[in-house]
Amino acid sequence: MPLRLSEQTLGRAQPGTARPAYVRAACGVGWVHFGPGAFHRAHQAYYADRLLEHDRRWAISAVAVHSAGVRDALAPQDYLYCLAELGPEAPVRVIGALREILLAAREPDAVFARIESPDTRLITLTVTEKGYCLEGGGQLDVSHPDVQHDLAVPDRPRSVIGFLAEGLRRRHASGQPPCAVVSCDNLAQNGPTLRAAVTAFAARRSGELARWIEREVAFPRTMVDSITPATDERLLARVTQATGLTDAWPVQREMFTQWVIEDLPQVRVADWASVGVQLTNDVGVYERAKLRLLNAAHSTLAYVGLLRGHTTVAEAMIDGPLARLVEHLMRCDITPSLAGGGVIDIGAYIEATLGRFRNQSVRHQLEQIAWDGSKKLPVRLLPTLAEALAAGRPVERLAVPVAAWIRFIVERARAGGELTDPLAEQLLALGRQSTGDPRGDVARFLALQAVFPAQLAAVPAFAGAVREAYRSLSAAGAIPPRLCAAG
Ligand code: CS2
Repeated sequence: MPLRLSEQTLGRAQPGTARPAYVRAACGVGWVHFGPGAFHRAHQAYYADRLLEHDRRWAISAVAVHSAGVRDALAPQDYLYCLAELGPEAPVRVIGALREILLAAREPDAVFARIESPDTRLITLTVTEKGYCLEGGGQLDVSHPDVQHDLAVPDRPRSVIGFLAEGLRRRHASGQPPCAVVSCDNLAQNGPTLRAAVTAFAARRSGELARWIEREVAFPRTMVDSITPATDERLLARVTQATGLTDAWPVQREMFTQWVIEDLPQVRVADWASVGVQLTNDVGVYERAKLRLLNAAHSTLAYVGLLRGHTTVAEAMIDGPLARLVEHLMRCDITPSLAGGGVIDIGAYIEATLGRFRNQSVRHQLEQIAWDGSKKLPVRLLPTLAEALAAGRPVERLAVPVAAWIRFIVERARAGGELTDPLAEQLLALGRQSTGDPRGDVARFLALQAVFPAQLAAVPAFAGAVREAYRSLSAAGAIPPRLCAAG
């Protein structure tokens, strides 16, 4: 029986295993991260691991906000885990950057101590769109149960927003300088969005605190990108075969990885360029391309692909009509919203993205991408739709992923299935009321103001295009041929 990965067994990993090229015990914890999920461990922690090779300040104290699963899996491994890059000859890399995983609900004081620490120079987040407690328009949802709780019990927060407001208050009260708070989630203007949420929360406790955060704390915009399929049995077997050790929760991602951070003084605390991280004031161009092209295409593949019986992105891309729909959606309908693309060659970006989607070695489950649609569509698709309508551009193809999301929910409700979405109960209830009649079904979902801004839902051309797409898709995901051709 293979030994389990840990500090004690690391030296017995098979040759060819890439191990931490630094002495972990000699490193300091300078980085606090909220949300140690697969994406963080495959992306930011990978960059931290490479920084630690020449700068020992960057061990990570990770904070699990809701689930103890990752902590329970990695604590027996001294927080070592394997990263498998999905490319030819890519070695399995043991990542040593995590020093600890704190459970927010059980040890809030330990979290606050890390935020307050003079060693801490960076706070990052990957808590997914739903972790920000935002309402449909992108502002803090003060009625959110976690926000209500955290305002009442600030020293035992449930939300990241509550933790950040109280942690920054304590950091300020203890005389420590502010440090950058860096959202690494797929949100439009993620930095300013996070700042607005934290200062809105702080203002309900103390105007002085809100003003200090607003004035002194940097919330840089970022764009993060690497396709990170969920851990599966095949990965577990690959890791054991490659290292000779077992790892309870390894992670995997495509070879491509990118991290763009707004170039602010509080961000310039590490030699980011030495590990391939781009600091720029052009983050918006990268963000729009990523959210509006890659992520919108992903959601289209997910909802239409699931209706057409596919399970992975690569499989959906073999489906000719679907692949052509997605390509023309990107080239004809989304590109006009990117204002020329700036430093990015949009045509080349689309080509590269489609190539990444076709990568058969990346088993990216459509079901995983389909999660949290009520939070994802308002970020990655609806702004493009609203701009196209305002500019008088056609929205027939842009309406397809919206209609497919509705159809996906209706079919899931009819089958008695479950949804992973903050609005799951409400969405399934709407699904159960739906009969397949486009007019009634579409109107029922477009009335959801938590997802569809009333101003958009009220536009006849939008509702009409969604109805038409819903009618065409039916339950089998049929795509009108005219939408699979350019124009
Ligand atoms: C995907 C993203 O699950 C999803 O919604 O679209 O996680 C996507 O894989 C990443 O943004 C790629 O960088």
